[in-house]
Amino acid sequence: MADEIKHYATGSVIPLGDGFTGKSVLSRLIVNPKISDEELNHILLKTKKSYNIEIEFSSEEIITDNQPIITTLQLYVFPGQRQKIADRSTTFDEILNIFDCFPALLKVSVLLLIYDVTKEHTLQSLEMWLRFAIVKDWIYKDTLIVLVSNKTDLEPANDETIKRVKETIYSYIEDHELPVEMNQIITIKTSCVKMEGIEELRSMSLEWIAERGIRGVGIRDIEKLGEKEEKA
Ligand SMILES: Nc1nc2c(ncn2[C@@H]2O[C@H](COP(=O)(O)OP(=O)(O)OP(=O)(O)O)[C@@H](O)[C@H]2O)c(=O)[nH]1
Ligand SMILES: [Mg+2]
Repeated sequence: MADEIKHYATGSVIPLGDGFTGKSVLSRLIVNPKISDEELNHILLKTKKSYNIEIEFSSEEIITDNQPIITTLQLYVFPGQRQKIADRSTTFDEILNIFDCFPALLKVSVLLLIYDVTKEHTLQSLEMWLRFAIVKDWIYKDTLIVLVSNKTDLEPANDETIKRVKETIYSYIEDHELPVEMNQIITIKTSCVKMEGIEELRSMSLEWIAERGIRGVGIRDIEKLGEKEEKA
């Protein structure tokens, strides 16, 4: 009987940022970056303001230390809206309260802090979003923190600002004595319209999770699988 040992790694990716910064669109593109212009336009135009949790999954085989690892990104996307705007609209806090018990939310592998380069206030809010992740205990020794400057097709991202924000994030991490090194905080410029930075964000997240995500081993019995296929 021939067995094949398969190695798996999985990790949760949480995008945080104000409403309209592009969390939902970016997430949909990260799990599916090879799309046609038509599909991209559909996603850009039809993605509506989120009032619920959105879950996206994607797997790919990543070679780490000469070993293939089937790596899965699990994206949990929340609404950016924190204030109630209508009786029937749900907020970030209300949705999160429902899903707070999710094991995937106990430790987050990749935290995306997203702002819109054309809206200064969305950059200012990142402090609040980071504090939120710290209070929730989401950041641990295997968390990669990514500062995402989105919508760079509309305006270029300011490198000085990015550098300053990265240092601020690190000072927060230090103040809270979290076991995260400076090299675990990275920055990336993205444009969903031009599909820039998306593949990079995807491969960065996949490689991180392949190395530092939750590992598992599965055994596949090739002969038995073969027999089943013959019978079918
Ligand atoms: N020009 C431009 N528009 C973008 C980009 N990314 C997203 N958008 C647009 O920005 C709007 C908001 O995107 P969403 O993904 O819905 O934003 P969100 O952060 O999920 O918003 P909430 O669900 O309200 O929290 C949509 O109209 C998108 O098409 C980008 O890189 N460039
Ligand atoms: Mg959304």
